[in-house]
Amino acid sequence: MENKTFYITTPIYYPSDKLHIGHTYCTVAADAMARYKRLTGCEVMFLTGTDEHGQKIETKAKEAGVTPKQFVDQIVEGPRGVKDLWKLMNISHDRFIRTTDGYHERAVQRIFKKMYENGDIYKGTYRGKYCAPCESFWTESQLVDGKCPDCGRPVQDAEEEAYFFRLSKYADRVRHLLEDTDFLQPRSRVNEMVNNFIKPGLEDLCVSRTSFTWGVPVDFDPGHVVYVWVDALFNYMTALGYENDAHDELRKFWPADVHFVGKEIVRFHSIIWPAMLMSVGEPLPKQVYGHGWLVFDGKKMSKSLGNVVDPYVLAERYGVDALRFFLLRTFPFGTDGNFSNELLISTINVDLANDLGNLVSRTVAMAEKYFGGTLPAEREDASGDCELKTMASTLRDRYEAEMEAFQFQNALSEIFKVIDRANKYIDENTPWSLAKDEGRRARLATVLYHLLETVRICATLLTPFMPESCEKIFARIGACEACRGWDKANVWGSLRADVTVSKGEALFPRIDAAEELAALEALTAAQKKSAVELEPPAAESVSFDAFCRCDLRAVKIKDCVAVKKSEKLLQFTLDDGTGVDRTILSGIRKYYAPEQLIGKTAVAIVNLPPRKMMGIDSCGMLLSAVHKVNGEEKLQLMLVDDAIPAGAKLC
Ligand code: ME8
Repeated sequence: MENKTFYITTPIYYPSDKLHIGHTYCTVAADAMARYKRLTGCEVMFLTGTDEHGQKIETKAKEAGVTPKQFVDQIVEGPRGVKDLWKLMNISHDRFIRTTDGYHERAVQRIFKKMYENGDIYKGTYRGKYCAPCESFWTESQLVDGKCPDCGRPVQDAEEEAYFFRLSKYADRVRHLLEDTDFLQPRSRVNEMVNNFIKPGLEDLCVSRTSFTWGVPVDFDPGHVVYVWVDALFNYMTALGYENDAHDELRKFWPADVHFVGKEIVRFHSIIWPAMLMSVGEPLPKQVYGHGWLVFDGKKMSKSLGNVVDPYVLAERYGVDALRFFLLRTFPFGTDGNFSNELLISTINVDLANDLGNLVSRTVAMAEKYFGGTLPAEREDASGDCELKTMASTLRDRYEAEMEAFQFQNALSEIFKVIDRANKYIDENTPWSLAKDEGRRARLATVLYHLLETVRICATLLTPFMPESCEKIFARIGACEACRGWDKANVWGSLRADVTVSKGEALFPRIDAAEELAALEALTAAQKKSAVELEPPAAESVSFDAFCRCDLRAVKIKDCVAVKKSEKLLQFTLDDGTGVDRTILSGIRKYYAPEQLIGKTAVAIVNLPPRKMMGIDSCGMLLSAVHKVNGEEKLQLMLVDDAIPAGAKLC
C-alpha cells in the first residue's frame, strides 16, 4: 500500500473552563477520522491542544487569585483537565500543543516579525468594538443589535495604538479560494463567509493589544502582545516545526489535509488564516470543515448558559465507546444537533444493545451451543445468502465514500443497514430449527459463519468509532490480527472456516430509560445544589497594620428585634464585655427570625464610627459569611463557640 500521509487538527481549546460535551464532539470526530485513516494505511498526524493566551484567561486567573500560567496548567494538566479528558475519551492524538510552549511562543514572534518586515503588518490606531469574552474585534456593521454577533454580550469601544494585518489586500484571493475551490466545507458555509464578511469589504485586522499582558510579546515593540488568534492559528504549523527546531515534520505533513472547526470560528480559519499564510508564503491547508454545534434546548452549550453536559459523568455512566458512538451516529457533522439524555439512552439501547450487541451475542452463543464454540469446516451451498454476503463485502466502499466526505453519520448508517440485514438473516434461517436436524449441520455452520463474517467486517469499520468495544468483538468472534485489517474488510471469507468463538459479558448492557432519566435528574439537582459561587479573592492587599487596627470582639446577643418599617434590618442588643450594651443594626432580616439568634455568640467590629439607620445609631458591624448557590445569595451570621467570653478580642 502506498505510504500516504494525513494531517488532521482540532481547534485548540481555551482552558478558561472545564470542557463540555460540545468540545468533546469535535475531538471525537477528529479521532474517528484519524483512526480511520490509520486503518486505511495512512501515516497520520493528529494534532490537538490548548490556546492559552488572552485577556479572558488573564481575567479568570486574577479572579482565582493565581497567575495565568498556574490557572491554565490546572485546567490543562490537572485532574479531570483537558489532557485527562482526552485520555478518558480514548483520543489518539499524536501531538498536543500548548500555546504557552516556549517553542511556539518564539515561533509566533518570528512569524509576526516576518509579516511586519514584508509590510503586511503595520502600526496604526485601533478604534472599534471589542468583545472581551470572545477576544474578537468587530466593526459596527458586524454587531447584532449592537452586541457581539457570536455570544450576544455587550461590546466595548476601544481605541489604542495597535498593529494591523493587511487583510484587505488578500480579499480577492480569499474570495476566489472560497468560491472557486473546495477549501471550505460544507458548501453552505461558503455563502455565510462571502455574504457576511467578504462582500461588505474586508477590513484590516487589529493584531496586537496593549491593554493586557498575557500573550506573546511583540519582541520589537514591548508593551504589545500578539492578538490571540494570530498566536492560536499558527499552532497548526509550529506544532510541526514551522519557525522552530522543536519539531521537524513540516515537510512531511504540511499542508494539513483538514482542520475541523466549530462553525463560529470558520471566519478565522477560512478568511484570516489563509490570508496570513499567503502573507508568509506558505501553502494553504487543503480543507477546513466547519461542523455544527451540539445544542441543548436550541441553545449552544456553554458554562454560562448553565446547560453543560459533563463528558466525565456521561462516559462513566454509559462507557466511553457508547458516548463516542452516540455523538457521531446521531448528529450530521455539518449541522447543529439537539443533544438530550433521552436520545443518548435510546441510541445506546436501539443501536448498540439491540442491534449490534444482540447480533454478536446471539451469534457467539449459538456457535457455543451448537458446536461447542468451534465451527466444523464443512459447508453447504449458500447461493441463497447472496444478499447478506454482497451487502457486507461491498460495505467498505460505501463507508469509505462517506468517511472521505466526513459524513460520519452516513458511514455508520451504512454499517447498521448491514447489521439489520444480519439480524433479519437470523430470523429467516432460524438456526435453532436447523440445530434440531442432524442432517442440516453443514447448513447451520454456514449460517453461523456468515454471521461471524458480517460481524467481522462491521467491527473492522466500526473500530475508528469504538476502538475498545471492537477489540472485544474481535476476541468474541475469534478474528485473528490478520483478518481485522482494512484490506480484509472487503474480502468475504477471511475468518478461518473452523473459527473458535468465545462468550463474554454483554457488550452494551440495556439501560432502563425511565430509571436512568430519573437518576440523571437527581444527579443534576444534586449538582445544582452544590453549585456554590464564592466571591473572588480581593485583588488588593491591605497592610498588616491596617488589619490590626480593626477591633474584632466576641459579643453575646442579649436581644434581637426586627426594625419597624424596615424589610432588611435586625436590631441587636449586645454584651461586648464593657458592661454597657452595644447596639448594632444588621441587614440580615431575610435570613433569620430574630428570636433564633438570642443567646448566641457572634463576632463584631467594634471600632467603626457609629452610623444612623432608620433613626437608630448602629455602633459597629456583625460579621457574616456570604456565598451564592445557583445564583441565589446565602448568608450565615458568624457564630462562634459560646465558651468564648463577651469582649474577647479576636486576632
Ligand atoms: O474557539 N458544540 O476555543 P474554544 C460543538 N481557542 N462544538 C462546540 C460546542 C458545542 N456546543 N461548544 C464549543 C476556540 N465547541 C479557540 C480555537 S483554533 C486555532 C482556536 C467547539 O475552546 C467550538 O466550536 O472556545 C470550537 O470549534 C471548539 O469547541 C473550541 O472552542
